[in-house]
Amino acid sequence: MSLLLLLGDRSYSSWSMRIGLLVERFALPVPCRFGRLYTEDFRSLLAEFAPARTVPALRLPTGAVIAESLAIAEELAARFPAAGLWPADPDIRAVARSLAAEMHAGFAALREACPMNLRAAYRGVPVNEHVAADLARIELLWDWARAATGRPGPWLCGDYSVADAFFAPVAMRIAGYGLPVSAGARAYVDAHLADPAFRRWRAAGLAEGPDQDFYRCDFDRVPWPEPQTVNPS
Ligand SMILES: N[C@@H](CCC(=O)N[C@@H](CS)C(=O)NCC(=O)O)C(=O)O
Repeated sequence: MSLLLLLGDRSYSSWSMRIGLLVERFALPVPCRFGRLYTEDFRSLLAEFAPARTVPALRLPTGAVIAESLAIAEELAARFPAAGLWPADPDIRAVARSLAAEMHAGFAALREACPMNLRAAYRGVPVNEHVAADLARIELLWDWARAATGRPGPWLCGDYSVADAFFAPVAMRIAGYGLPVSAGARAYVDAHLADPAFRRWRAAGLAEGPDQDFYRCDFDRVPWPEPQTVNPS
């Protein structure tokens, strides 16, 4: 038995996207199965990955299944050390680990108010004080990453790493809901919008069937944003 990843809809499952982007960007030889969140089929599929209760879930060659995106990212990094999922420099890696861990544990207000939806973009979205506080913390962390690592960007800790994959869905919320951020943060969002691995992921998600209703919002719709400061490669 080899590794097998269970993921949810590419357009809607932000935790799946973090791991899916790692597989895509680092060309990891890990097969993926995709389920449509909150359907009967998804529940049956998830039952095959017990004791996981959420996606992403990773089945190991032993048959044991591990859950939690941060644990899965660590596992992939350990099993494919040559891929470089974390920065090689220990001091820079420590910063990347801290960023990924805080993202995994936090930003509940932003996640609740602006669920990831790669099929819709809006304007005029109100920003409550809790979301504003999350955005301020995110900007601070992104600036701090550059200062602490001495790396200019576009990625947080030099080359693209787990830290960037973990913030990719945050970047997509800022882009898709048109949330107000600093010019530096906007440039980082643009780097994600232009990232070829992300663009492949989003295109595959658009082909996954009809829209799902659970994240539908009544805000004014606008076309999906193109990067403003970076050319897609
Ligand atoms: N803390 C978990 C969160 C995973 C999660 O909430 N996944 C959602 C999809 S993005 C899910 O599986 N929802 C299905 C459900 O709750 O029934 C992780 O880091 O993997």
